Amino acid sequence: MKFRLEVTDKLSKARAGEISTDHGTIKTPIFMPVGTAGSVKAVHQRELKEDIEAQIILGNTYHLYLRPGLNTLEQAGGLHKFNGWDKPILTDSGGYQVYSLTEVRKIKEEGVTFRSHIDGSKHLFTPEAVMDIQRTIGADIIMAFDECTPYPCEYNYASKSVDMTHRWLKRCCERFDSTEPKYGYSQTLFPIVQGSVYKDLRVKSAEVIASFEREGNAIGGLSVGEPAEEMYEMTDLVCNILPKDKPRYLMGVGTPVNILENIALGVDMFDCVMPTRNGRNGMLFTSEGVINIRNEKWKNDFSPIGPGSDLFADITYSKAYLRHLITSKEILGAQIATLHNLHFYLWLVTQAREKIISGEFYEWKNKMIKKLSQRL
Ligand code: PRF
Repeated sequence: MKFRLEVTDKLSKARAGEISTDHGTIKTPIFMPVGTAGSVKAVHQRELKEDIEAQIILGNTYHLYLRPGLNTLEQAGGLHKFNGWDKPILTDSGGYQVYSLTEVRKIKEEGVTFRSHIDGSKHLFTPEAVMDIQRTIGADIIMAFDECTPYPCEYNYASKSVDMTHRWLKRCCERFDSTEPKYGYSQTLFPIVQGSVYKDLRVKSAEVIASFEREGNAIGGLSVGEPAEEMYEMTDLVCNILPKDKPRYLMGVGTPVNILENIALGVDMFDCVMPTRNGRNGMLFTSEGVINIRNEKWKNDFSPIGPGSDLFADITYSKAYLRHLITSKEILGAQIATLHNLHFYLWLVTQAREKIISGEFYEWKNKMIKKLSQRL
């Protein structure tokens, strides 16, 4: 993997760059649609590629390991072959899903034992196991095994946790560096900064993470319930320490406003379930604000979902029709809303990139932010 920093904004810390992988290049800043179980829910690969113009998608170690399992993934020749997506894939390590999805779990120095949310079977994730699993899934970018602390979190717990995440990182790197990719293309490992909302812990973590000198770095443990201002403060602090010549990935963030604010602080990569999950429930993101399509207000509004958009679904279907589909729980409703939202998220980061390059980012961002959080 290579990262080329093209432009740094003069009025903010926003950057435009390009990541190249063996499955193609990614222009940053970028939003990565979430495909937890190897599928971006309700979207065909052709739509992802041609309509949404996604450049990289996410998969989850935790889900893919439980189902379809490593045997099937290895026999398929890796996730790209299995799901038909031939552009870059990033997998999260499970160092978040085991905490958010499983109830019975034990976190020890060795790793985390948990019970599957599918059949209750018992499993152990260690840093080494998670590297091996991600080698087998075959993502281009794989994530270190970390502990994402909840919010709020006592200082002492956060401090012990971040130290363990650093020790786990060392084990991840040793395992990753002593094993080979399985399918002929290269993979790279991103470490994750933790430290909850404590400045000293964040600074220490960013310094430790930077010292590993991996090809890219991630920021975890944010957008877990803390006020947005606190998240921005932590991102800012961490981005000032992480190396400039490597991509920075803010995990699980966020709303369109969160994304623009964090781009301004120097973040290059984002993922979030919001456009897909909230879309399936009828929440639509637009450049004028947020629409709840279930609202009575749209019942007889026959104007297109996205006037002026170049997305087939945006100009073909009306708000009233989408409202009908979503309230009747028709599958097509979830498909249209997901397409719309992902198309909007990709449009937003592409615009941000163009504005960074043309030197208009700061002004544009402040104007956009006023509109984006309105409720229509
Ligand atoms: N760690 C990992 N994945 C994550 C997070 C984290 O802290 C977050 C936090 N927003 C989302 N996804 N491994």
